[in-house]
Amino acid sequence: MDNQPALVEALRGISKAPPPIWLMRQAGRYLPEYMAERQKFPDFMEFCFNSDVVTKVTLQPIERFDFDAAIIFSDILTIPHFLGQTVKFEKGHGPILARVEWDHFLKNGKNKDLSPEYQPLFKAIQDVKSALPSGKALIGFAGSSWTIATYMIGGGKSKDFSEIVKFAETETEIFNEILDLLTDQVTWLLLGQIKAGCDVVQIFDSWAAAVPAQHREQWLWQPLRKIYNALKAVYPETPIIYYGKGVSLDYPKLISDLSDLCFGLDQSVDVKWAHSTIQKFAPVQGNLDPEKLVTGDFEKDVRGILENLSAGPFVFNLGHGILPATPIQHVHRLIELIRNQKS
Ligand code: 1CP
Repeated sequence: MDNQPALVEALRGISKAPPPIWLMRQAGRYLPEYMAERQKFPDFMEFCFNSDVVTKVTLQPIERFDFDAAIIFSDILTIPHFLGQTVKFEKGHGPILARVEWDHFLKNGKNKDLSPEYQPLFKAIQDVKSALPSGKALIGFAGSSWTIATYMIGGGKSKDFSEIVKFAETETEIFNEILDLLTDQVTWLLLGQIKAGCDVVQIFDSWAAAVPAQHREQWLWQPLRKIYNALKAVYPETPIIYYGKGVSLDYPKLISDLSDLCFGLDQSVDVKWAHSTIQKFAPVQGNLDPEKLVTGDFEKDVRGILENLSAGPFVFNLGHGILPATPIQHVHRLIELIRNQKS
């Protein structure tokens, strides 16, 4: 096979020194050049579906920091939006999703082909791909079925997920149909992103930990398996990263049947444990605490992460998304630290 970007090689199980690096949510509010573009669009969804602006903001962090990968600029809530549940982003609030009447919504949304709506995103993927310097990878993404469902059922960000869990336990039939619908849409969106040129895809399951243990098999792992199998059937070589915040103790049992899955580690994960229990079998990505990148006090943690994980297949990242208060100089210093490590 021809030369692949370092990120792709690492995610296919080849150890790289120094490890490739990118940061979750690397395009966004901590970058003045992002804010300058964002200000031109009062409506966030309009911003997300303007190919030229998406191409521009996706490339901004690569131009500024020389990361090993770009992640296409979009949002996990585009799926509910296009299924007809209007999503609004108001200043100072998280996303706000309109209430829907589920029977009608589900009937209307089943097997709905959203590819016409996603054309601007696919066009931006092609444009980013041709603009990226060689050796850099392009990452596509979607939310997990569960994480997207929490926003749809809760009407926005949930403070406490007990309402969502109660809905799922009492309105079982509707909840299962929501999960199935999302599993199909996530699969089709990721297939479309790979077809358009993404080298890797990541599934963001930011609220996985809200699922009680007895429901994880059905609410998290069955949808994940369906998505994984559907992607691997068409694109067996494209790495898939699953980022499940707060559920890494469940990863070892996923490794046996999702044999090529790569695992995102949040900042709560002990890196020694991750090395012996997960990384021996699968590539891992993570896991510096994003708060440390804000304060600047990260050297010791970075060394600990590298000492434990950099010998195996590894991608350096944060344990969750970069925070808007992050000073740009700290990002430069982090990259320098990783790239100048003597191994
Ligand atoms: O005004 C703005 O600029 C809006 C802020 C913003 C941005 C920059 C939103 C609204 N979405 C995004 C882009 C985005 N969202 C990206 C691409 C940027 C990149 O990675 O470089 C990605 C990967 C996401 C993913 C996303 N959206 C997640 C999963 C990752 C995570 O941080 O946990 C989630 C939960 C969302 C929902 C969402 N969209 C936007 C916000 C502010 C939120 C989070 C709200 C909440 O905390 O519930």
